[in-house]
Amino acid sequence: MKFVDSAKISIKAGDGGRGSVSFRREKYVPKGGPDGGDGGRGGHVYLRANRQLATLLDFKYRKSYIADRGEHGMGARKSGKDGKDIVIGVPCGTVVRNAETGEMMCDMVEDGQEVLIAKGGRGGWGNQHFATATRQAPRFAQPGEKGDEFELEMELKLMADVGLVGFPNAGKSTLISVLSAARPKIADYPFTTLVPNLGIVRYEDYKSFVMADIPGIIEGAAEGRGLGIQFLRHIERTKTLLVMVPANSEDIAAEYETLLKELEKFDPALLSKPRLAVITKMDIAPEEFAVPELDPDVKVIAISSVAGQGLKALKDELWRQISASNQTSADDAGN
Ligand SMILES: Nc1nc2c(ncn2[C@@H]2O[C@H](COP(=O)(O)OP(=O)(O)OP(=O)(O)O)[C@@H](O)[C@H]2O)c(=O)[nH]1
Ligand SMILES: [Mg+2]
Repeated sequence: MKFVDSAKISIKAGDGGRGSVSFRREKYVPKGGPDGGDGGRGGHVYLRANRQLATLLDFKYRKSYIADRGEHGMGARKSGKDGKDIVIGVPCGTVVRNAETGEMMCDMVEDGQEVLIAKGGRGGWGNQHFATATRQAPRFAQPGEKGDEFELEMELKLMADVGLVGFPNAGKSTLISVLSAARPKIADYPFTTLVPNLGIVRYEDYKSFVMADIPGIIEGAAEGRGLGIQFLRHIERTKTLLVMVPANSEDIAAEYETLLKELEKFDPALLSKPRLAVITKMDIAPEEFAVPELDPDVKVIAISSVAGQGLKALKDELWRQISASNQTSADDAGN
């Protein structure tokens, strides 16, 4: 499943500071020589790949990045300070193009990779540099150079972090629709979802993750019943799975076991992924419903997408698992 996230932002590196026109003033020295300092360099703009970032969602909220200009030069040969550089974090896998020309500028692959994307302008020279034997009092200095300025287009092929697994009608599409901007079809009949949907879930500031909603699976799916389970390959590389059973199911434990069995038949490795058991539709749970223990060492979270119950707890737990998995993959890579 290819799902592409994209964003367009404008970037401006700082302009260089102006060189200073100044002459030395000292007691008993009537005509001091030129001592105008140089302007500082404008701030550069860098991109840095960060594996903690999963999506380009933050760029929907902030679209303009401007680095400070360099300070102007001063008298007494004092140079202006350089403008502060800025570093923009992007997810690993982001391809960056110049929005106007379409030219590819960089491919941010590895965690920590840093690219100088827009150069700050060089500071102008102060008049101290322009004195010659015949021109001892230059009354001019260089202006600073302009910083680079352009629009960037970023593109990221998304990989789902979380896969939703459940019988048809379990409320998978409804969940993704309340947690993200995805608007899949939702209906009170089985097999409403025929193709996978991805949604970007925002979690606190500057954090987000990707959720995949796939068609429901039923007992015997591995043998081709229902829509079959070829869709499970879309969640083979997710970091975690949500195994979802509605609170009004006739036998929650049996339904949960069936789901695990179908997952296992498709690929036993799916069972060694971290997972969460999620009881959905708590707003229509039978009276005196008690959330069951389903699976040793697997948390059970009770939610209602309709009533908004348990969603915060669910996101917290998902984020915890996703960050733990990011950490492990970093350790595996020897970082
Ligand atoms: N009362 C209640 N109904 C819900 C809740 N979540 C989903 N539903 C209803 O359950 C039905 C099925 O929801 P979907 O989100 O389409 O279920 P699904 O798991 O995506 O189903 P498939 O795509 O067929 O696999 C719809 O009528 C939803 O309105 C909930 O939290 N409470
Ligand atoms: Mg659905």
